[in-house]
Amino acid sequence: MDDIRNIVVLTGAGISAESGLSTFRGSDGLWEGHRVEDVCTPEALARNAALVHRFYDERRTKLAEVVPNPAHEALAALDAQWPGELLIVTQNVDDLHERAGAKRLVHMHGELQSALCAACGKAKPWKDALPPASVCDGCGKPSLRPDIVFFGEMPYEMEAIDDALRRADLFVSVGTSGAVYPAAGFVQTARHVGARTLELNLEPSAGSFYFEESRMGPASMLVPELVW
Ligand code: BJW
Repeated sequence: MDDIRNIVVLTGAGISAESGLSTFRGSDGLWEGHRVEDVCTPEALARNAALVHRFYDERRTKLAEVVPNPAHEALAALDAQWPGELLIVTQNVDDLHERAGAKRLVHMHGELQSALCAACGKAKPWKDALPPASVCDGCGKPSLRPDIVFFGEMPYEMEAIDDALRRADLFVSVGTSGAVYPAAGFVQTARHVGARTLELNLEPSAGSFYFEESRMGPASMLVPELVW
């Protein structure tokens, strides 16, 4: 790692699988038999808000029962110790990276613990947004939605992510299927600027072909091996 100063780490559902959170596209994937692409949309929220709210309520309950695993802990240690630039870009809406201590972190697909006013776009902690309070003046309960990036919506922090990718010397992808854009395209941006690219996954992903190196195994083993 002598020639590496700037690192971008992209994480997906696979990093939290060993903490007990389901991934999206495995056989035990989320959405109970629905394709996430069919239900995780603004249209689905408008059609059946009760179903979507129930789904995220259950996810919040489950999140309270789990803890970070050695993969989250190793990335938090890297964050604390790495003298160069580092950005952990998570697609996950759980808070396991920050509970492990990560600071240089962005949630590009939103956060389970955050609520968004669909009318004005303001966000605040979910617990503070529940009735009788609401996200902002003028937004009642009907406007309250999970602060989650659905299909067709713009992911968060894209400018900061693009800046970090364009300065990266090393791009590491952990536990993501490479099925969802724009995250699935980050490896190509990183390669374009000459960064080394490494995939860590249980099995080859849809985008494995784009990585210079792929290591297969559980994140709880591979990430600590990389960091320590
Ligand atoms: C382990 C492991 C262990 C398991 N250890 N590994 C046609 C072509 C191209 C693009 C599009 C298209 N049509 C539409 C689009 C765009 C669309 C898209 O990508 N669609 C695809 C279906 C094709 N994307 C969007 O709409 C995005 N917005 C957008 O593009 O805006 C326009 C734009 C333009 C220009 C620039 C920028 C933007 C928004 C996407 C929103 C995604 N939202 C979700 C839901 C979040 C809420 C929730 O959590 O409920 O985000 S969908 C879901 O998928 C979630 C995840 O973050 C995301 C990725 O899933 P992830 O993390 O990869 O999980 P899995 O389950 O797929 O994979 C798990 C992996 O872990 C597997 O590989 C396992 O092997 C591995 N694993 N255990 C290591 N122990």
